[in-house]
Amino acid sequence: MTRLFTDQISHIPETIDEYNQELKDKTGCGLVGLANHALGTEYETAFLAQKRAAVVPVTVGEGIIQGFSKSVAAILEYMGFEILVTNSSDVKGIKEAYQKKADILLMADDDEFIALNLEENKYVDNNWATARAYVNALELMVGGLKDRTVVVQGLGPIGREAVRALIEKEARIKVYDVDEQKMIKLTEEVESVEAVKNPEQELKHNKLILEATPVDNTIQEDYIDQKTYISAPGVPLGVCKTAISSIEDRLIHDPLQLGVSLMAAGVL
Ligand code: 2YH
Repeated sequence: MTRLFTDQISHIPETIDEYNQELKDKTGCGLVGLANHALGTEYETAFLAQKRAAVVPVTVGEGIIQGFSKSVAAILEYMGFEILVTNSSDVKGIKEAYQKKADILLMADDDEFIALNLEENKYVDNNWATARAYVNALELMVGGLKDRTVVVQGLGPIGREAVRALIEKEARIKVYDVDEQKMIKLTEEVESVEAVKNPEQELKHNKLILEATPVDNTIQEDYIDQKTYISAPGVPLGVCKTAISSIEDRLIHDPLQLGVSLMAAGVL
């Protein structure tokens, strides 16, 4: 997850219902349903309403992103959680979350974004959750991934987690990263993964794409046809702007929503 900008997330609180509806149209599941599918749980909004989730603003490093805590809280509230954004930041904020009897806590600095369960010795990392959420969203969109070929583009922390999640789904996996060393390392670690030399050819030929790069314009208009499905946790979106209208109905992409919902459900 690259550092987010306020203008990439400020719309989240006002558009969360619309977002959830679009997710349902594409995958058959809203945020809670998708988290349940990914985790094998059966959480309902009424159960989540008994759980208090605290979001603690963090000032270290590059500091607060205006709208970040509010957007994370809006996602949790939409799922059903009782929410609070702590008045204090950092360590004092963590203390406040305990004092206010939060069950779970979410906080992010420039490198890490975690959900903690304050009662149990348990945490969920955003990379793990985001990768699982996007692989499961792709699975639901296409009706199963077993023996299907998925091209994972971008082998940063989310791309690598996505490979693990795709192995669990028994998909066939091809990977591409501009850094050849990352591909070599991964294929040495995981024998069944195939490194791709010509991404353009592979992306045109293979119809299921997990786009996890932190750059735009990795997927051009002529890579896409009616059978293409793209699950894209990478921010900014890699699909070039002129191609979006032709893939919109078969594209999963957001800056926070899927990852945060799976973090919160996963840490319970
Ligand atoms: O966007 C980020 C990081 N890139 C997360 C990295 C996770 N692998 N962090 C958000 C920082 C939020 C800020 N500290 C705040 O407003 O609390």
